[in-house]
Formats: sequence, structure tokens, C-alpha cells
Amino acid sequence: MSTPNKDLDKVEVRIKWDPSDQGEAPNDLDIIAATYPADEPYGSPAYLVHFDSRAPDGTITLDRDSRTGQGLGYDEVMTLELDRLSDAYARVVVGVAIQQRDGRKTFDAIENTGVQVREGYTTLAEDDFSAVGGATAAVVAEFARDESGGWHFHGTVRGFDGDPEEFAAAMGGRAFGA
Ligand SMILES: [Ca+2]
Repeated sequence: MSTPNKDLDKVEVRIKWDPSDQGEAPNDLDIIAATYPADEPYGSPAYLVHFDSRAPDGTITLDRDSRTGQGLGYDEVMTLELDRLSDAYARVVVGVAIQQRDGRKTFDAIENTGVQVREGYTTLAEDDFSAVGGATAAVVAEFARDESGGWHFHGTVRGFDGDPEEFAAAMGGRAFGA
């Protein structure tokens, strides 16, 4: 599903899922973006963006937030204005984590999950998490600057087992590949 794509300006990552059955703990998926410094692109994130954390310069924003998956269409949407990102940053990794507040929950346990990465009306990648059904979180997109400064996209879905905090700390590491 990988589509090499050069010189991206503004991209959108959106996810959808079905609510839990009545009486069960809510299904809450979160989009998490981690921005990495140019001088240490595989080090610790410079900052995270998710429902509870904003980009200091407003270039990455969570436009829609859901804690239940209720409603039509995409439930949670993040916009990344890569062309506005400071030169101090060279890499952005985006993941999706399932909240584990009420016990371990994997992608297999949630109906109709989907993720789409788009630039304008062009779909860069689309996935249903079926390949990582036993995971509690997954990396879904990676954006990196090339030597000319343009941003390009690596589409890949890689599973992770852990809570959202552990995932956010680990998702940009070498173990997840490049
Ligand atoms: Ca959420």
C-alpha cells in the first residue's frame, strides 16, 4: 500500500471505527503524531500532537476528536501542514492507539476500523488494520524531508502492543523501521 509521494504540502490522516456494543466500555481510538528534530530524527519526539496535546506552532492539528466512534464517516481527523513545519523538524510519524483504560483492547475487537491518508483529494494510503488485528496500536504513516527539503510519505501499517503512552514514546524508534 506504499505510495512514494514527493513534496507534500498539507496532508490529512483520518480514522473511523464503530462504537462498542451497549453496556461495554467505549471504543476510543486516538490519532497521535510525533515530530522529530532534524539533528536527531530517530531520537525522542520534539513534541506530540493528540487529543490532549497541541503543536506549539499550530502546524499539526486534531480537527475532529471522538471518544466513542459514534456518528457517520470519519470519527477522528488530523491535519498536518508539512510545508509550514520549521526546518528544525525533519520527520513526523503518525500512529493510531486504542485507549486501554478499561482493559486490553485490540483492533480485532473493534468493528469497521479504517484509516486513510490524503493530500487534497488524492488518497496516499488506506488500510483497515486487519494485518495488525492483535495489536493495540499501529504506526500508519511516516513523513520525512529529503535533501531538498521536500516532504515525502512512507505508507506502512506496523502493529505495537502497549498503552498509548508507551506507543507514543516508541513509535518513531528504529525498531519500527524507516
Ligand atoms: Ca479518540
